[in-house]
Amino acid sequence: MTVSSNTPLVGIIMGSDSDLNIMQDAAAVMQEFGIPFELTVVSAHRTPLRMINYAQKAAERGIKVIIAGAGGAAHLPGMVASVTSLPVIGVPVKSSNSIDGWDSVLSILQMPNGVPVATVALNAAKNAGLLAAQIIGTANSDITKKMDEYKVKMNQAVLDKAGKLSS
Ligand code: RP5
Repeated sequence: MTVSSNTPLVGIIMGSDSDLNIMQDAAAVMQEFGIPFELTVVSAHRTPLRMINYAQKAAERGIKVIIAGAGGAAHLPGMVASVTSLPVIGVPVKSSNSIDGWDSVLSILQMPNGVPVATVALNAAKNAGLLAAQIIGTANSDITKKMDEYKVKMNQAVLDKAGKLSS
């Protein structure tokens, strides 16, 4: 299972295809903002050499941000971060045999000093996508403009709902 557009700027990887139903939310944000991305399975435990190769080659292929989602003993984001200087956003995925998702959250969140992973909330691949878009936006004013519009729309949607509640 691999999806790729020309010269992807964001790499979305996940430990298993069973993570796809969560991780596709990050891909949807890339599509919404018109950011070229790739999406594939890279497992820290089942395909460790592929993981190292992916992380080491990502920057030279033009990737600017990596979003890595995994569940359980979720070592993928941290191990990827250990071998690339690109920013890595970690998505803790609540896998089917999880300890309420805490296993995934703590595996990704509790990184040692020197190797940061920007960890989003459990299953929050949408926020990972938005954070990646904001990072890409630091060097792309079109993306920043779209993000500004996104926030205006979100603000207005809440005001509209609040208006309906008060009337
Ligand atoms: C992790 O183990 C994956 O990221 C997934 O969340 C979890 C379960 O994987 P499968 O057994 O469903 O392939 O590596």
